[in-house]
Amino acid sequence: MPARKDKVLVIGASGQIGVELTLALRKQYGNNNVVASDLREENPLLKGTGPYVSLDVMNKEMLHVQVIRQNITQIYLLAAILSATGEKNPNLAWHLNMQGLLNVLDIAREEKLHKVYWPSSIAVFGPTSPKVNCPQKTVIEPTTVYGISKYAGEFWCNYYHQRFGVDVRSIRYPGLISYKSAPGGGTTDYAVEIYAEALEQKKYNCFLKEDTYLPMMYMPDAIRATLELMHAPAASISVRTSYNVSGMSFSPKEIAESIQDHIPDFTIQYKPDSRQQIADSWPQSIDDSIAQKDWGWKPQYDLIKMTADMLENLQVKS
Ligand code: NAD
Ligand code: AKB
Repeated sequence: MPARKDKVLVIGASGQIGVELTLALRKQYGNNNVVASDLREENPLLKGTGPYVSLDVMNKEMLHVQVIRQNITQIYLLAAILSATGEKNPNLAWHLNMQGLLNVLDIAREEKLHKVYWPSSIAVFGPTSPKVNCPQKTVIEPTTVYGISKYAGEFWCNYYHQRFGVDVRSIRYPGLISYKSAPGGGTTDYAVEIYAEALEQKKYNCFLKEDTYLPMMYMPDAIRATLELMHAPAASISVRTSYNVSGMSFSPKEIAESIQDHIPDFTIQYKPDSRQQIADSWPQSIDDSIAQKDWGWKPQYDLIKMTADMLENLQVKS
């Protein structure tokens, strides 16, 4: 369980994961003990729930000042450029994804922070990795700049742990599906957009082919996985690069069929674009037996349960 004396900084708190993770952390640590920060403005869902500072993770000096001024003991670093946006601007993606992480790891070392969380992604895997039940340790040859930056980042985390004793922990998230805040430029974003379009337009143009299977996870499972990993005893953490975790695996055709169970006149068309190539380079499903063994990971949502929950919550929102 969390130590109440901890003070947490979330960097990238206005993003798809950041909003929900900040709210979950505030429940555990108390509102005033979780400082949300982002380059962009505070997400409306965070307003009034706790402290917010405007912060650029690339500005190491300012980040350091905030960590000292706010007595921060843990950092959750979520600021990154995701796969599809990364391919449009590879230099920027590499720069932000690497330097942002190195800034945080350096400050964690200097200030002896209790813990750091940094997410990796299934994007570390490439076309030469096994497609089905992709193991924790296998051939890893990513072909996107995003995947390359995540794989390098995993080894920086391992390095700072081995060399300087920084307690940094990480999960290779699958594509995440949520209704609270919008996704930020990934290849798996179709699986979020499809629900809103189904409710609003009763049709969706999918940028991936109908039989493109990818590893996916519902946001409540992702938040729970993150907190369970972060609260696990250090002695049980055998992976200091990043853990495979699995939620579900489905194709655009299958998610469309699950929506048609609720909205029978919903239709889907397929117009694959450049994101198809990225999706084709990733595994279809993930083996997470080490996360299960080390810290008891078990997902709670499958496609049917997630679709029912997504549609219900999006209807309430509209
Ligand atoms: P997102 O794009 O929705 O959010 C990222 C946030 O970081 C944004 O609010 C953005 O304004 C902020 N940011 C960007 N540059 C910044 C800077 N220089 N300083 C401070 N903040 C900055 O991304 P997300 O989906 O919430 O992803 C969070 C993390 O999880 C990323 O590392 C991502 O690679 C990883 N991840 C996400 C998914 C997914 O499906 N969402 C899957 C695997 C891994
Ligand atoms: C993306 O599609 O880029 C992300 C991810 C799987 O890392 N959702």
